[in-house]
Amino acid sequence: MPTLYLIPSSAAMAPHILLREIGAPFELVVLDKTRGEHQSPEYLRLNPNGRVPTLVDGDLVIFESAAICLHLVDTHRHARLAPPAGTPERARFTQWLVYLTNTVQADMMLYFYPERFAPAEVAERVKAMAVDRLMGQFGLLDNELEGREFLVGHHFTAADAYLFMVARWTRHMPRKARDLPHLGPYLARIQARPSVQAVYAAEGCESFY
Ligand SMILES: N[C@@H](CCC(=O)N[C@@H](CS)C(=O)NCC(=O)O)C(=O)O
Repeated sequence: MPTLYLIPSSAAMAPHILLREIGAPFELVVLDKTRGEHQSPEYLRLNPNGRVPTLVDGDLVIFESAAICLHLVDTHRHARLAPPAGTPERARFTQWLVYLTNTVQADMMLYFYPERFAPAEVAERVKAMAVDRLMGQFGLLDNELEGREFLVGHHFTAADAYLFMVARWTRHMPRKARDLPHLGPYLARIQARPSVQAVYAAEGCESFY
């Protein structure tokens, strides 16, 4: 049975949503960030980055949220969490998943960990610049969602789980992804999915709205 290591409300949310969508048995290990459990020697043996998520699936130990999502897509094809390989829709799916992890999620780090990038006295400026950059990115995603129920194709995919996860992180920012005209109703629809409600209950998360 796969085991997902997580900190609530973190980058583990997308793979956690996928595990709930798949519906097969899995285990959760919730790490207490305030107690530094993500830096314990036992956890660092699984993920030397000291970050979440990590998935243990048999002999496989894998980190990076998007990589875990793709592993779940590939090992549970019946769940149709991505368009079929080799199709134009699959290429579009990969484009957005990479954009979400490599561009949007990377800039989220500037907002949540400004002290890792710049001296403390300019932290607020770094955060403000991060919000500007992120809102440009969410604007692009908002345009893409015009007239669409899902980010790619006609079914829920891992790209929707990922977009929901990163968009939710804007909920305490001065400008929020949910205030954009197409993203707002889209995020409400994704949040209403039973899989997301089960994730909220298991992680003890506050609602996006
Ligand atoms: N690119 C990584 C980022 C993981 C990451 O930064 N996770 C955060 C939580 S959202 C974390 O573990 N932070 C703990 C820390 O940096 O000390 C992924 O997507 O898995």
